[in-house]
Amino acid sequence: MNRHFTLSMLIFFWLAASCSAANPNVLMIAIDDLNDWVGCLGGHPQARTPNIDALARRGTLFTNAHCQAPLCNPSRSSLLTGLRPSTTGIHGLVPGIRQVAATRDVPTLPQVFRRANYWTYSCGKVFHDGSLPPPNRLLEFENWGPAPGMGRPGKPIANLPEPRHPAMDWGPFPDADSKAGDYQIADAAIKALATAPKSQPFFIATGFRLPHVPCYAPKAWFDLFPEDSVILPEVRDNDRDDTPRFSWYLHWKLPEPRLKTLKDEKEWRPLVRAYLASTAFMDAQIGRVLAALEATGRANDTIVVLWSDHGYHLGEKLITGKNTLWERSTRVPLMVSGPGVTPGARCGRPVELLDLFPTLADLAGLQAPKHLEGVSLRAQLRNATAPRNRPAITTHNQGNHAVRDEQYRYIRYADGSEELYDMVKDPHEWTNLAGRAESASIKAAMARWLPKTDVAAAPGSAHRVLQRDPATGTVTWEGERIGANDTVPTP
Ligand SMILES: [Ca+2]
Repeated sequence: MNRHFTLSMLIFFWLAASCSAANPNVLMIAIDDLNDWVGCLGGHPQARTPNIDALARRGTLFTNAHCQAPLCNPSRSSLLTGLRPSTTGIHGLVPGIRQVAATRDVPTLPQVFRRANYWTYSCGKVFHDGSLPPPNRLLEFENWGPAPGMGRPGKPIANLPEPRHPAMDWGPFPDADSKAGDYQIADAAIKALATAPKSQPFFIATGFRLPHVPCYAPKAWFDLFPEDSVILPEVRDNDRDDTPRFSWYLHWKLPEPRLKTLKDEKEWRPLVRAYLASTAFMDAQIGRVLAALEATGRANDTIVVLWSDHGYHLGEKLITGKNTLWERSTRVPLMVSGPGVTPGARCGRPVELLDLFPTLADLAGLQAPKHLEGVSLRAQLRNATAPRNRPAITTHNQGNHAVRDEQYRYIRYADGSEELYDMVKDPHEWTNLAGRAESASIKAAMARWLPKTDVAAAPGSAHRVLQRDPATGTVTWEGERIGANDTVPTP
């Protein structure tokens, strides 16, 4: 190799390295309530998500990624501030981040990019709806697009008994694709990609609403899943016999129906079908956005990150909904692609949505704020087998936590009761090992990771917040005392 050639190659690699490191764009795609029913994650054999699967192949897919809270506002607030719910006390649907002492002044993920001269834009649901009343939201992203909802028909489609929460509905929506909220959210993201200034890098965040209930999608998407061909998740009627009584409190009084209700009303299969159809429709909108990114000519300089705020049960553990500390509720799709990321890789290390803030700052070459509690995944994005020395932790109200490593899930509730599952041998979490003598050392090792800081719900919290008074042990739910003599609703 002659000297001239070597020098040329060195210059080439230096240029290539500096191009990829110099403030890449970021396209962040958020999804609401999408569990692992995604083709590349294998959670349901009929999941139809070709665009998400293609995006996963373009980069590194995390197959063991978990939310920090199984509910919209606390999960998103954690991701966007880089702080755990157990640190901030944001456990419920309110308050928003700027209403809480622990997060009132912390720089958020979009702010870090904005301060680095990025063009920042948000459309759809990225922050939790209503958590940033205008004009406060203009202090986060500089530019805001529309955030349409899903619309509701005059009367519910699903055959559930009244009264019910208005969101508890599903079925084919009679309007055209272009009338659906997620279609319009994709339109907004496409427009933002086309009009983002070329003189600056961009940080564009777009948040899709489906498959969050109500699961409405145009009829053609339901036709992809004929009702009698829909495969129901595997469920055991005695699955809750070995879970602590306290596990019921986590979703006591929530609007999501029990599996028994769905079975009685013959709505289990229609809900599963609607979730699959809604996910497929939402996936098609992601496909439109990714095609628009390609059309900008900036795709090679763009980090694309996709995540869901938490999972969703569709009958597993005898419930539908979120708000649990089990795998179906905590496991989320998470994938990253673009400059500095190995394509076609799958990483099985336990990782957290909390890690996204430091990861994106790291990949973009920006200084991460000191307050962040997650860690950069840059090493795993280069080499999916790179070690990681911490598990993923999910919190649902003070005192209730799940710790997930590569083999086990350990859950401890506010009353001290426990669950332990061997996720390799028992991926459905059917057998609670917590009471077995041989589990003691495993539980002790997992319990070391329980958050040392575990604050009560922040003032102003409402909506389904469970609180435990450490002095008396009294547990309240939405301000109402609950205790040993209550009749906990069961399936
Ligand atoms: Ca959600």
